[in-house]
Amino acid sequence: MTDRITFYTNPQSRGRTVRWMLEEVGAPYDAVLLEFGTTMKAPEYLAVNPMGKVPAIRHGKTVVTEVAAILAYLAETFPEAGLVGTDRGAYYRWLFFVAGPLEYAFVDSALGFAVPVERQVMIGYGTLDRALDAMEGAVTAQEWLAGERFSAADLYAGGLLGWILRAAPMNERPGLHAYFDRIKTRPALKRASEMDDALIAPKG
Ligand SMILES: N[C@@H](CCC(=O)N[C@@H](CS)C(=O)NCC(=O)O)C(=O)O
Repeated sequence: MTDRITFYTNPQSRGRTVRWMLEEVGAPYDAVLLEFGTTMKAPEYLAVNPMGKVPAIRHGKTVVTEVAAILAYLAETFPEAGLVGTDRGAYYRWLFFVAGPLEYAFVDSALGFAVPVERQVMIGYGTLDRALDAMEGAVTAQEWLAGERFSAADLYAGGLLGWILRAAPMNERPGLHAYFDRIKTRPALKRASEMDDALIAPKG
């Protein structure tokens, strides 16, 4: 499919991860910038994403929301970019792990939600430390999450890790830092970050 992609985003959102992916795959796209609370909740955009949240993409007749789904869709639609994990089981495992357990372990902790110890068995991540231990173990045993090369699962993990490590340096986790240092060398990340940073209006 050669249609240009329409990319709905805000430069201060999870859309940054999707822009990075779009830059990785090199597909032509047009960004539509939406504002929190106004255009993001307008009927035109609710027809794209009834959640009124970014990011989302439209590609021909296909609409995809949810960062993990968008990354998987782009990796498969543009296979020449080589971002589908070669270890397919690990690839799906880590894409879903980042979207669910890792993101919510971090967000709940950042919001100060403490899961009672006796309830950890029913919460999908158990504790933030357990979720981080699982990922740190994986990227200490091998360079990338899903095979011998960087994949969309690493991109997604990298997007969230950037957020996590900015919120808490976690110096006691050298394996995660080394992994994040490997991820940061991606030229597409630099390009995408510069584009989004330029869209953020200077304060004051
Ligand atoms: N699970 C969604 C989360 C999307 C999300 O929460 N986006 C935030 C920005 S990072 C948003 O659009 N918030 C606006 C709102 O809820 O009004 C995904 O992975 O895409």
